[in-house]
Amino acid sequence: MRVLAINDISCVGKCSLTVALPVLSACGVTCDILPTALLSTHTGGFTGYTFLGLDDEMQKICDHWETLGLRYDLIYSGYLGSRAQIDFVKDVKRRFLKENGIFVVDPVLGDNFTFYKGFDEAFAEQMRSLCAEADYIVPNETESYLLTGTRDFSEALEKLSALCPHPVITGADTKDGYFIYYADGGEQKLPIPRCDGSYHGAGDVFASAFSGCLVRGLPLGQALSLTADFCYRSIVRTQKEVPDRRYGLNYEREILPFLEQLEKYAR
Ligand code: PXL
Repeated sequence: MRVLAINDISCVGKCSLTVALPVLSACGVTCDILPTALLSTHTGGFTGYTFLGLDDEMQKICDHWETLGLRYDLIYSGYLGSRAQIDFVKDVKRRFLKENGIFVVDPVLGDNFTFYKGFDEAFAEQMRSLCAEADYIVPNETESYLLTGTRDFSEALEKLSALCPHPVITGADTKDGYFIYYADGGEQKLPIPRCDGSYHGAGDVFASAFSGCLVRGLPLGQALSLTADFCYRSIVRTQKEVPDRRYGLNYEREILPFLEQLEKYAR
């Protein structure tokens, strides 16, 4: 199995490709990367970070790959550095995804009900058009709101289902508890333990592990259950071990129990 992760390289802060590559490789698949930008750190909570957009380089990389005849079983796209890159990713899907391949879009836009630095409504509008090409999208609560304009999760799921067959809202905080809302022949809700506050990089651990489960053939509900468990264990470990949440999840030593589950059910 061969996967392509399209995401930035934030050199410090454990998110994007520094998470996708180890997690997907551990899932037992080849993980190639298409970097969208190079940053000294991610943009969440750090000041003075460097940012180099790789728009031109992405085109050249893909033109070279064309000569190699590469095709992917799954393409997972995450943080994109410009509106032009969003359109380019649609092109990458057309050029490199196998006929029955899986396209997973993490519509990275924001957290805590605000946009990440550099993103705005026009960017969200364009991201909506990328979601329309996906098989699975994995917005967090904030991104679900930014994409649909509603904080009601059933309504948001319905709107997202009009875009893509399997939207997954990764952390929905409701008066009845904390859930993953997802569409699989109608609305489904997976109860998950509540974690106070938000954890930087958790969405990237989630999207990477989820992509790994899907490409190894797990059905959606099971993929979500294993992924949610992995993220929860990683968050609990992070609460104990990492005082500064900007530095991401200590997921590394939780990979083994996750993989034991994955290998039990995967094909
Ligand atoms: O984890 C999402 C993410 C990815 N990449 C970059 C980011 C963020 C969130 O802040 O800044 C560069």
